[in-house]
Parts: sequence; C-alpha cells; structure tokens
Amino acid sequence: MTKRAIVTGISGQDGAYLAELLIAKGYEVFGTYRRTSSVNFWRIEELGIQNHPKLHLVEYDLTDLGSSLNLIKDAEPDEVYNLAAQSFVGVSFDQPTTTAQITAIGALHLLEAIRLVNPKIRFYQASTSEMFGKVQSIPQTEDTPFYPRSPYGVAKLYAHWITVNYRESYDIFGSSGILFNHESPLRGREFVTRKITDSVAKIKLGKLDVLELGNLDAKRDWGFAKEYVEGMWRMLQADEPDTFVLATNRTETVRDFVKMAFKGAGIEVEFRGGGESETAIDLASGKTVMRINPKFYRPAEVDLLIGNPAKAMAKLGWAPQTTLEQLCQMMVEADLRRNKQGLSF
Ligand code: NDP
Ligand code: GDR
Repeated sequence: MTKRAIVTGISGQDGAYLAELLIAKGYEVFGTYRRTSSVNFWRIEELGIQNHPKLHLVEYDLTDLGSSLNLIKDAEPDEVYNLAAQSFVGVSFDQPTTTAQITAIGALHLLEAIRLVNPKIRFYQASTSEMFGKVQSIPQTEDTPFYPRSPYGVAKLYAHWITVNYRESYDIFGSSGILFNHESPLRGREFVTRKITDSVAKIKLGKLDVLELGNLDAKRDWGFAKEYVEGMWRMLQADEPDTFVLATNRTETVRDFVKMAFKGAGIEVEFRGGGESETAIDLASGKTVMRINPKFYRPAEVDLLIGNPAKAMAKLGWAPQTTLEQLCQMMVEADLRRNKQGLSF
C-alpha cells in the first residue's frame, strides 16, 4: 500500500530534499507551508517537484492546535516529519517568544494531534546540535549532556524532550534526530555558509565589493543536507523509536569556510589583523574582500560543535559521503550560476 507522509516546512531546505526523497520512494507527500502574502516555493521548483502528482501542498501553521488536528485527520499519514521551525539562531535572540511558540510548542501540537487522532503514526522531530551549546564533551554523542546557548536551542530542547516523553508515556513512535549543521545550494542565505558562497559569487562577478561577517572562530561540523534527510527517513523505518546523532565528525572554523569558498571561485585570500579588525585580502588585486561587522556577533555563542554519528552508522547504516570541500564547491558553483542568471534567492 502507498505510504503517506506529512512534511512540515516544505518551503525550507530540508523539507524540499525530504519531499524529493519520499516521492522517489513512492510516498504520497503532504508538504505544509504557511500562508504569507507571497509564498515562495523556489526550492521545490529547483528540484522540479512542485507539480508532482504525489506532492500535495497544504496550508498549515504549527502554532495552531486546531490546524495540527485537521492536518493529521485530513492527510491520514503513516509518518510525520516535523521540520518546521523558526530555525535561525540569531533571530531567536530578537524574537524569543515567537521562537518558543513555533519551535517548542509547535512540536507539542503535532504530538497531541497524533495522540488524539491516531497514536500509531510515526513522528520525526528535527532536533539539533544547538542543544549541546556550551559543549560538555568532545565529540558530542547521544549521551552528551545538553547546555543550549540561545532561545532557539532552549526551544528545541523542549521539543526534543516532549518527543521522548510522548514515546515513554503514550508509546508513540517518536524519534529525534540530533542533526549537526547541514548545508546545500538550497540553504537559506541568512545562514553563514550560504551567505559566504553567495557573496563570494557576487564578488567574483563584480556585483559586490566586501563580505561582512561576525565571529570567524566558531567551529561547526558541516554536512550535506541531501544525505541528512535520508537519515531522517531511516530513523522512522527502524524497529524502535530512538534518538540519533547525524554528523560528519569533522569540524572547521567559519574562517576556514571563507577561505575554501574564495578558493572555489578561483580567488586566493589572506587573512590579516585580528578581532574586529580582521580582514581577508584578495592576493591578486590587493583589495579587501571580507571584513568583520560586529552586528553579526551573537549575545551568546556556540564555539565548537563536532558530532560522532557512530550510533546512526551502526543501527541505521547511515554515513556521510560528501566532503566539506565538495559541498562548498557545489554551493559556490550554484551561486555563480544563479548570480549570472540574475536569480536572487
Ligand atoms: P529552514 O529555515 O530552511 O525551514 C524551516 C521551515 O519551517 C520553513 O519551511 C518555514 O516556512 C517553516 N515554518 C516556520 N514557522 C512555521 C510555522 N509557524 N508554521 C509552519 N511552518 C513554519 O530550516 P531547515 O530546512 O534548514 O531545517 C529544517 C529543520 O531542522 C528545522 O526545524 C531546523 O531547526 C532543524 N535543524 C536544521 C539544521 C540545519 O543545519 N539545517 C540542523 C539541525 C536541525 P516559511 O518558509 O514560511 O518560513
Ligand atoms: P547555526 O548556523 O547558528 O550553527 O545554526 P549559522 O550558519 O547561522 O551560524 C554558524 C556560525 O557562524 C557564525 N557567523 C555567522 N552566522 C551568520 N548566520 N551570519 C554571519 O554573518 C556570521 N558570521 C559568523 C555564527 O555566529 C555561528 O557561530 C544552524 C541552523 O540551521 C539551526 O537551525 C540548526 O539547528 C543548527 O545550524 C545546527
């Protein structure tokens, strides 16, 4: 029988890749989007699935319990993937209440709807390495204690524990994927990797002079989003619900990624100075192509993330494949193409 899945957040990076994967596996997919004055489906358009007969676009808001009940009743899913969130850490400091309502309570709404309508539905919660925050051990695993450092991290921690709680209290198949940063050409431009690759492409094409960034010392474990959504699916095919880390077990600084991206566009840069005065110079032209703007600093920072995906490798047969160099190159090339075509998303 054809399986049915709800993917909340179809307009986001992971929602688009997951919908593509599930359609390829023969699922009937119900992808949710929010009503706005101008809905933007550029990601599923890039993937060429926006008009696929197996993809049904459903208007839905995670902050509304009634909307969650109707969604679960109407779609009659076998699986629900909760990817919707206010997912930008920086914004969560400015909008902590909205972040909590969407990112924390939103997950509870879906779990309540599942409990009331059909507790046999399998549920995936998009948890995050941001829950480790001020890390308590290196590398981080499923057993590392949490210490979130932003309203976003705190909200995600609630969603994570309520998923575990519904698993233990009501026997709901709720699995939580603690995913480390994952990027792609479909990443939003406010996140640092895509901001860098898009700006590097614009600098290369003479459309921008300087890239402005915040903390260059932050270290992240960056993987390829398309591989991470496969891990989400595998979690819901397992015999038992559980919690899994998906990561690459490699960490690099934002500075390293800047250098890699410029190199990918054929520009050799050298970093000079330090702190708020640090710059990157194009060695061929002598021009400054990157400088610090303190407005991009955060009130509290997550300094270092590196995850050990050994449990997912052993129990789900999942493993990251794409190196950071390959990922960065893929993103730079996509942004060069888009900028040449005058596309801005
Ligand atoms: P995006 O920010 O690209 O997508 C988030 C999605 O959530 C968008 O489709 C957005 O819709 C939707 N959304 C926001 N608020 C609501 C709401 N009130 N009701 C319904 N939908 C809403 O995130 P990613 O695709 O990168 O990430 C997917 C999930 O995984 C998120 O929950 C994120 O926090 C989590 N995560 C991501 C990681 C990463 O590195 N990418 C790592 C670990 C976890 P709209 O387009 O209308 O804003
Ligand atoms: P993150 O991703 O906070 O890890 O959350 P982001 O790309 O926003 O930041 C990564 C690091 O880069 C530093 N940084 C900057 N970040 C942004 N966005 N813009 C800048 O100009 C800039 N300069 C330096 C940040 O301070 C930070 O240290 C992402 C999101 O996808 C979350 O939803 C997800 O849960 C986590 O990854 C895992």
